[in-house]
Amino acid sequence: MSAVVQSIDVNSATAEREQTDGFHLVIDALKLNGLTTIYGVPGIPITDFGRMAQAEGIRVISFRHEQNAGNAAAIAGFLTKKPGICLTVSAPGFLNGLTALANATTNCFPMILISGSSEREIVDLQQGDYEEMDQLAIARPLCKAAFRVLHAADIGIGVARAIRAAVSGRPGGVYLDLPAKLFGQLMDAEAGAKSLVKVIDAAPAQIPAPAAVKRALDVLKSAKRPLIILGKGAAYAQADDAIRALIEKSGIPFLPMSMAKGLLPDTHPQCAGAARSTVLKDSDVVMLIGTRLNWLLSHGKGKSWGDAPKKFIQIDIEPKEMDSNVEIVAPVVGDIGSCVAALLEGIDGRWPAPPADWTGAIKTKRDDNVAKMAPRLMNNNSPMDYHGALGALRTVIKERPDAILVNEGANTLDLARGIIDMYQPRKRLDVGTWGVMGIGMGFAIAAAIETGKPVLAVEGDSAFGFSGMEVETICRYNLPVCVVIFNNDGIYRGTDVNPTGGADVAPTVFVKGSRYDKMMEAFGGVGVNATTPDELKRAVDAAMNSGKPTLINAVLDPAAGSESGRIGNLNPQSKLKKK
Ligand SMILES: Cc1ncc(C[n+]2csc(CCOP(=O)(O)OP(=O)(O)O)c2C)c(N)n1
Ligand SMILES: [Mg+2]
Repeated sequence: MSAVVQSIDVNSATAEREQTDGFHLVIDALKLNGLTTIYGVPGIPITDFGRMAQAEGIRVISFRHEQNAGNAAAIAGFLTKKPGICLTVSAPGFLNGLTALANATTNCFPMILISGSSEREIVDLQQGDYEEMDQLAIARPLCKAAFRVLHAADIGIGVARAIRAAVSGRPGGVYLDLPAKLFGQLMDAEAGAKSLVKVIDAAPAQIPAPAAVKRALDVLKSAKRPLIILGKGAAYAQADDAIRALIEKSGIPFLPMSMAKGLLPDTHPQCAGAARSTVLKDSDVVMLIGTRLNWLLSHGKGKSWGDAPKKFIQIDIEPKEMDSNVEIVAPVVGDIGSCVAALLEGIDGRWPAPPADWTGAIKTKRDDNVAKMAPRLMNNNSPMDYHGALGALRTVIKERPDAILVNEGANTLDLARGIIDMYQPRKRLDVGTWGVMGIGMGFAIAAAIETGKPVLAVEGDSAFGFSGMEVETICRYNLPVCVVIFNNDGIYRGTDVNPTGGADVAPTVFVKGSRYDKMMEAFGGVGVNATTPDELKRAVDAAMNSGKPTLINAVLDPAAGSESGRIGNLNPQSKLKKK
């Protein structure tokens, strides 16, 4: 009798081994394509999926809110050139992740938002299912591509399509809808394995046309006052050596956009970062590498670009980008690595150095601005002002150039961008194209996980609030993240008053004297209250040396800071006379 039972057990075990299901096929498809980290929040219908993924060797990082998991996936994509994976539950979890997906698409970061969804039959008849929502339709206009897989046999193709859509051409966000029923669908294991697709050459090189390269070189050579602007597309390309060679061999001054800082050190003799307004105004030929002429560059026209006629050369993988705001006289369409390599071939020993009066004028301007700033960065005021606090953090990054700097806020962002020099590529991660608040903790967590490097997150007190609960996540995974909160009691400043004299405080003002450091202590991390730049520097150094999760409440003067940081001019103004 017992022998019979045993043999039945063995048979059913063998039968089980020979079957697979949706859960395992998704896991196998991700692993087959080297996607071994998932950022997400568990719940129906993906809780078991997360458990099984962890059991199968995928690193599953659980967050407190999907938007932060989505931001983590997005920046993982930027740092690795592989799509970051964000996993959410249906309807509300999906919507929470969607902001990050849209932001990733806007910033050209490759990511895949995988959301479980409810019963199709019930959703489509709007019969009120648990977390009912037509997620695919909602995601579609907000990302590069959106797919749904209904049959286990299509999981391999679905994942492959999502990967290709995310990383090929201009990278971006992709939505992958996996209905609850799919996960449990059984399939013959061998057929299942065969149905998986290993994506070959997910982001194929796109070689620029030789004629386009020659046209660009001719325009560049004719310049009297040339300028190269590097964008985060150039940083993403990981063509660091070629970009550096192009700049150094041509001798042309360069201006890094925020997340391109460090591609070449900000202290490089050709860096025009501290002479930005001069080079934008006075240049005659501008070569854009992986940067768009959007609002961040005043659309390539108007006051900040001066009156002198200007010719633009643009290197971008997306042909539709050309002429988006002004005429591009020399479009070079291709991937940045291939385009820069092709341009480099034309820049030989006979390439004329830019006229000395141009490079000299930039140097004078830069040296002047740096000298003007220097004493302000050395002040040890208490409460701190932005310059004193940032002077201390500037030294931290100078001493630890491989640390990753995450940065968000208004004044906290704009002033840190200008003051903290970067020395290595892809070390500065910030609010990007939309100037979105809330990327802080998601970016910091993924940066630590993907690179293993120490992370310094410099956060406005308002900015931090958007993702602050993730300090628990930082403690839970014991990540080497040091969060510094520039606490000026509010949004832009902490000094506004309610004009009516009523009990409510002004809309931009927070609780005065808050101690954000206590939040970190609640989860076992290190909390520090710093009131001077010296104290701040010591606390950050200790955090970086120990690698312990740390949050430093940096007490700033509530009156320090200006409306909207550097972009106050974008606020609409009332023409009515104030009462
Ligand atoms: C998602 C989102 N909501 C709101 C804003 C508007 N906004 C811009 S900066 C900012 C916060 C600025 O305050 P803080 O982070 O404390 O920086 P500070 O200027 O005080 O240093 C806000 C709410 C935004 N950019 N993104
Ligand atoms: Mg603030």
